[in-house]
Amino acid sequence: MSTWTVDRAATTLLACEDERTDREPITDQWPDLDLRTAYEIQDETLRRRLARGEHLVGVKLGLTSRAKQERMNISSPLVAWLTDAMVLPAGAPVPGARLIHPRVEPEIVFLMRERLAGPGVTAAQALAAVDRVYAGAEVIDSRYRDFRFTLPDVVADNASSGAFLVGAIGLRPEQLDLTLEAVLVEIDGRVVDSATGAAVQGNPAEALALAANDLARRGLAIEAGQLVLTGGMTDAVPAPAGARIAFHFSSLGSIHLSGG
Ligand code: 0L1
Ligand code: MG
Repeated sequence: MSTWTVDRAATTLLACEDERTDREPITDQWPDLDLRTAYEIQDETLRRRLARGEHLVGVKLGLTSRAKQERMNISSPLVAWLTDAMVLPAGAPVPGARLIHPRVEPEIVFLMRERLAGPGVTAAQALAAVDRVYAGAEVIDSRYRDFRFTLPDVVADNASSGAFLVGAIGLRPEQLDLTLEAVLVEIDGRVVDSATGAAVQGNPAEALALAANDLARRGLAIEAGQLVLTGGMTDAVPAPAGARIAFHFSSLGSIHLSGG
C-alpha cells in the first residue's frame, strides 16, 4: 500500500518549488494516483498558497495544443490555478533564480467580464463572458526532473506553473479572429516556431469552455475579473540567462522577455 497522501504530495511539491529542487514523478512511487486525487493535491497546494498570503487571480489550461501534447506525450488538457505571486511585471526577466528549469510559451489570455460556470458551457457562451483578449507568455517550471510526468503528476503539480506575463493590448473578442490570431516565436533574432489560435483546441474559446466545464466537476467556476491562460500555442522554449525571447502576435502585439 502507498504511504503517499494528498497532504504529503502537496508538501513535497511545494518544497521542491521553494527549494528549487526537482524530483522523480510522484506516480513512480504512487502508481495508483488517479486524476480526482491529483486535483485534490492541486487544490491543497492552492489552499496553502492562499494561506501564505497569495491571491487567486485566475485559471490556466495546459496541454491544449497538439504541439504541447506531443512534446509531453499526454493527450488530455488540464486545468490549474494562477496566483498573484506568479505575475511577472512587464520588462522583468524570466525569474531564473527562483525557478528550476524554466521554459517559455506563447498563449492567448482572456480577462473575464462575467462568471462562467459549467457544465454544458459552449465556446460561444464562453466568449460572451469575456471582457478582453490579450497576448500572454507563460514561464513553465515543472517540479519533475526533465519535465518527465504523467497526467496525474502534472495535475498535482499545478500544471508546471511558474510565472506569467500579460501583454499590453487588450481587444474585445469581436475585434479579432481567435482562430487566425498568429504568433511567431523569436529567439535571439531568429524565428524558431509559429502557430495560430486554431492550435488551441481548434479555438481558444473552446479551451475556455473546457476549463469552465472541467471546474464544474469540482463545483468550481471561473469568476468575473479572473484571467484565463488558454495553454501554450507552440512548444515551450528554454530561457537561458541572456536569451532574448519575443512572441509576436498578429493583432495582440509583441511580448519581449529576457532569459534570467
Ligand atoms: O509542463 C508542461 O508543459 C505542462 C503544462 C502545460 C502548459 C501549457 O500547455 O500551457
Ligand atoms: Mg502554459
